[in-house]
Amino acid sequence: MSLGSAAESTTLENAINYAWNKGVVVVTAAGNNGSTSAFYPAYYSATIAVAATDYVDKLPSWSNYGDWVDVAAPGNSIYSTLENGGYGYKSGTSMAAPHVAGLAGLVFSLAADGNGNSRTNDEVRAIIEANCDDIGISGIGGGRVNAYRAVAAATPPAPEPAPVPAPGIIQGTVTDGSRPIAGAVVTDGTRTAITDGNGCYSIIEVPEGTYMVTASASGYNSASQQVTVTAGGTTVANIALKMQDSFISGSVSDALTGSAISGAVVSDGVRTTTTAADGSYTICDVPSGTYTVTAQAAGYQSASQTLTVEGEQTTATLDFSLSPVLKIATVSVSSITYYAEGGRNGNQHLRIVVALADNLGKPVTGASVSIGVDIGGKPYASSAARTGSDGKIIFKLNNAPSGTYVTTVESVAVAGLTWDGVTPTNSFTK
Ligand SMILES: [Ca+2]
Repeated sequence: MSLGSAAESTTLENAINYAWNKGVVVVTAAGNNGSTSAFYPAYYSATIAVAATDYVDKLPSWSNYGDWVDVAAPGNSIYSTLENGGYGYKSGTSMAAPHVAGLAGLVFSLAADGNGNSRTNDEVRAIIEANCDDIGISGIGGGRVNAYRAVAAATPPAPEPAPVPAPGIIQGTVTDGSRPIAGAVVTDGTRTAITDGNGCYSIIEVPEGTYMVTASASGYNSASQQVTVTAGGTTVANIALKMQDSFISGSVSDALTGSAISGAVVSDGVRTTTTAADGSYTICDVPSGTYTVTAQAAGYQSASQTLTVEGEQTTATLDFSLSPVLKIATVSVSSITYYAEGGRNGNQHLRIVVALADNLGKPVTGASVSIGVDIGGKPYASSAARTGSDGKIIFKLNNAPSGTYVTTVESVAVAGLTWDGVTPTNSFTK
């Protein structure tokens, strides 16, 4: 407030007390009479009465002072806004009081209600008045205000940092069940240690808590163990790793062409895999034992082989060549044979056996076959018959004369099959 007079005003005093009791810091100019006489409303105890200082921290001659003055603040040649616009320099306790009002705003932003009366203006005022600089002048209360000190005094102390619990240690050994594993990696999920030549490890600086400790080593299946670490304590976690099982690998190829078969399914009866584009396959994690390994692929006959896997981490090789499943399409004369029987010497009659087979080697039954028989290159006989259930026909030439016989197959006819037209080389001398 920048107003006042030597005359008391009960109305003004009531208003100031009302504001104070509602939580307002009321700042008033002490007056410019160069006097210690009471000046109102600054004189009222519910306001901070502000005297002026100059640029060398002295009391200007015109500033009021006295035991009713609470603080001083710069009030001589203060650059400020002017009435009717613009800026200029002004002097007076009316220029000093706003420095204190502004400081009250700063302190309000930080101060807490220390005494629990639900307002902070009492704390703000006390902080401002208790953090003035003593500039050796009497009659200006606590001295010239010091904004830095007041704000610092109002700032709540930084909370004590939470105590850091003493770290613990996880240590132990990694073995294969009996022998140590060196170079195993052990981790608690954050920190990592490597086992030494004795399989020992130690993870240090582990905060209190529960951890899943995992050990892994080349050639072994990883294993984990849950541990609880106490502050400053040592927790033991001995971990045994199981060696990885063996592999069965090989390739699957076409038995006729030798080319790779991709997508073939290979199974050891428990585990199943399929071949890659180059026909290769690998079945992993195969425990020791004897397996019947089967390979199958569309368009091929399945094949099985028996294999014994021994030890651990070995690789057993097993290659398959699959025969294509062929359609029965052609019929061939598979053989022409001769024998003689009957008569005194058992050679009276000649028998010619013609056998037929399909392209899968199976006998062809019910086929009509006609043949011509030459003796010494001259036609001697011709005949026709159907093959029996064994795919054969026995042509009978009774009382056959001596000579060299050659049989030519002239036709083969059976439903669904085509004869390849070939007569096997044959001859018989009687
Ligand atoms: Ca309070």
